[in-house]
Amino acid sequence: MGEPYHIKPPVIVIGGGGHAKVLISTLILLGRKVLGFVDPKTSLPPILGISTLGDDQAISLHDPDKVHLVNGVGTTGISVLRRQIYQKFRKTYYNFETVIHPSAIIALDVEIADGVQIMAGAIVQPGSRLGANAIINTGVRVDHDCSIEAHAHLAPGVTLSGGVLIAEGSFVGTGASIIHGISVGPNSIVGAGAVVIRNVPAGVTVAGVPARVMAAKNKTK
Ligand code: JB3
Repeated sequence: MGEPYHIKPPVIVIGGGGHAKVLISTLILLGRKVLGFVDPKTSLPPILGISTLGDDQAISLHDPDKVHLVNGVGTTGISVLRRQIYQKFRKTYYNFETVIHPSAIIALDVEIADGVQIMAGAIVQPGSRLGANAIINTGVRVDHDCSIEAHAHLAPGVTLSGGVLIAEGSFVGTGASIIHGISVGPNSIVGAGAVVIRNVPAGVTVAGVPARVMAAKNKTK
């Protein structure tokens, strides 16, 4: 007898806002069973027909072996909360589902860690690696041999040329472009529409065309 067909477990989405809505829409398109979402705002209305299960306590009613989590708390900037949510539930042995929209184009050798979220229309070229809990948002283009580290977020329409490093926890704003071989240090922010032609140090905010340092120390606490 071969291995039983691997049935993907049902999921619970953490968060009930805009990012959760995009994820729930994608999960429904993927045919996944969404048990509900959890949010401290326990009276939020259903999202695309999916109801709230209450606050995060509701997750503990489900066995970590029988349900996967989806981190529906997004971020525009350095997201401490999104990272804390991921780490908190990983510590209690829950698994985070990797969510990839059916219209995304991902090369066969791309390394994708747990909890990565790749939205509609995104393209990830060969040799690239995506770290845990990273968001590759709508229509993002990641070219060959890029490294997107854990908890990083590429906002809609970002374009990375080949060999770009986006280090842990960094945020690249809507429509920004980063040329070949550039490194963006950890916990840094690239402003929307920026064109990055020089390496970005850790913990700073850059913006403009070409991008220049705007704030020398991003808060990460
Ligand atoms: O830029 C794009 C395309 N999307 C943005 C996304 C990446 O990040 C979006 O525009 C927003 O900027 C943001 O989406 P998000 O995180 O859904 O933002 P918001 O609509 O404010 O919803 C956040 C939800 O998380 C709220 O309902 C909060 O109550 C909830 N929340 C906050 N802390 C939490 C917690 N939910 C749970 N389960 N646990 C928490 O600790």
